Amino acid sequence: MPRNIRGLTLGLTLLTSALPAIAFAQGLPPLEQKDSYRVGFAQTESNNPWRIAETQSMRDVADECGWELVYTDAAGSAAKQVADVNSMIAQGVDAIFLAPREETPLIPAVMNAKEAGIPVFLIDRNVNQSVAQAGEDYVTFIGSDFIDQGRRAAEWLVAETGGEATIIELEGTTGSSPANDRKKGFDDVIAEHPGMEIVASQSGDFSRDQGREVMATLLQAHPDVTAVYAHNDEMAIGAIAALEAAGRTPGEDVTIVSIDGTRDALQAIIDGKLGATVQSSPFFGPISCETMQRYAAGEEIEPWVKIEDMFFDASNAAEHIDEAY
Ligand code: GZL
Repeated sequence: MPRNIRGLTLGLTLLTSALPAIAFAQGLPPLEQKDSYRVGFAQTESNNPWRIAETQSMRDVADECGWELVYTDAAGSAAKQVADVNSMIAQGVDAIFLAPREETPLIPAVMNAKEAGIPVFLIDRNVNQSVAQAGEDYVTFIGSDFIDQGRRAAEWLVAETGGEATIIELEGTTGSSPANDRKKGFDDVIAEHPGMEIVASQSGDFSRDQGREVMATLLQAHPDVTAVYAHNDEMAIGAIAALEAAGRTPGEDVTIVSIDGTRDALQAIIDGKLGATVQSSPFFGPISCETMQRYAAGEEIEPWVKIEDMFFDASNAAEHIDEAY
């Protein structure tokens, strides 16, 4: 066999023998260490203080983290968020941070990024993990434990009402991981208490106005309501407005518990209208920067970078309102 052919054959043999090992070790697209990156952040919408605070937190770290941020806002549409991610892929960004508006529709976008060799970091919301997995299809999920948030809200409500309540539940965005898991965590605890009954549960899409409208409608059907569980503070504040418009006295004849820890919620606790809120921090910038740097340095990232959340009630709302968003 001529020398040049033998050398070529040897080279191909070495390369192909190494490929499976490389591919196996890196089911995920790699990310080289460099001084600056083009980073996509695909936001779901900007319809409430939480989402606005999250976006600002990502923008605030961009300079120090060496990011040229490519930002998109899906305006509440999962289909547009898919298109937004596909656009980032076409632009050839180095990495993508994605808050999947709903658990399943965003999976094709995650897979497209993987195919294109772009690592995806999920922040704030997760995808359907029976279809796509951290460490395989995306680097990791950086976010709170939504089931635990729902559990903590329920446990507070059980204690506050002595285990006797007729409950209306205002759910978050249909199909989103926080709505699914906050419902599971809360409902499972309530099911353990015979004196606690959820008489209605409907989505207000994490929106103050929709929370008010849904609460007004459900209140007509369930005038005997004595407690409200809202998957976020915005809907809780909407519910307070609906209850007051109907002549009820939130904090006295209706006990309300929610999740997030916004400034308006802490003020409502101080005013005696909201009972408690489980924090769900929107400040993803620093942890996102740190996680991406760890990944670029070759560290194996845990499948869930869990955010620890505080709990706010009448005992500490005034102490923390100045740092709220
Ligand atoms: C939670 C986040 C939720 C907030 C809402 O991580 O996805 O979306 O609880 C926001 O306020 O709209």
